[in-house]
Amino acid sequence: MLAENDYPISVEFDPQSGIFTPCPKLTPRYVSDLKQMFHDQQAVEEIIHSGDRLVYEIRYHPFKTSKSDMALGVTRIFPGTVGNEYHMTKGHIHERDDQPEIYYCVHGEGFLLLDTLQGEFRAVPWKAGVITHIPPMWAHRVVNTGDDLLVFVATYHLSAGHDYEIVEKQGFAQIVVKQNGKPVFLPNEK
Ligand code: PAN
Ligand code: ZN
Repeated sequence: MLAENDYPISVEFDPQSGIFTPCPKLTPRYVSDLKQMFHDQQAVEEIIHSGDRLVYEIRYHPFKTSKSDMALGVTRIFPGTVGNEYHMTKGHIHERDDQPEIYYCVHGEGFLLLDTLQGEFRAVPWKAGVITHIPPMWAHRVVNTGDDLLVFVATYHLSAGHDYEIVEKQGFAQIVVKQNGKPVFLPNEK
């Protein structure tokens, strides 16, 4: 006998906009939610005082059956910079040390930053069509360096857990800033 949750579920997804339906949960993230993440604190304060700014949105769907738990997350990062630093996700590492994730870029361009927070760092050039496996124990953040929306699909286990605190404190090894209209990597001063 199948339980009610054990039946297949589909959603309809538009890769250009990053919107899928039905979508049980939408989380917007503003500059005020990412305060500690950007290096230019004066730029952060100015944006917040002038009414804040939406940096990205996460659309989320849990799939929980009697024997499994998966999550679908679609993130759309709007183009722009805070000071000279490109819009990006907060970034986190999974709480559980055995939890990987798949990220699939479907629209836009930028970089996927991966950092073990113990000396290993990778910046993967990202554009529509690139799929990256994020192994466990690598913090992950996506940076939108284009003039358009960047959209990516994520699949992971609900039980992975998200640790934002360590990234907030320490940051990733490098930051991505706009110089003469192009992305440039600088060491993180934190
Ligand atoms: C993604 C992220 C999503 C938003 O679904 O949660 O892209 O990024 P932040 O969580 O860093 O704000 C994921 O990696 N889930 O595990
Ligand atoms: Zn994750």
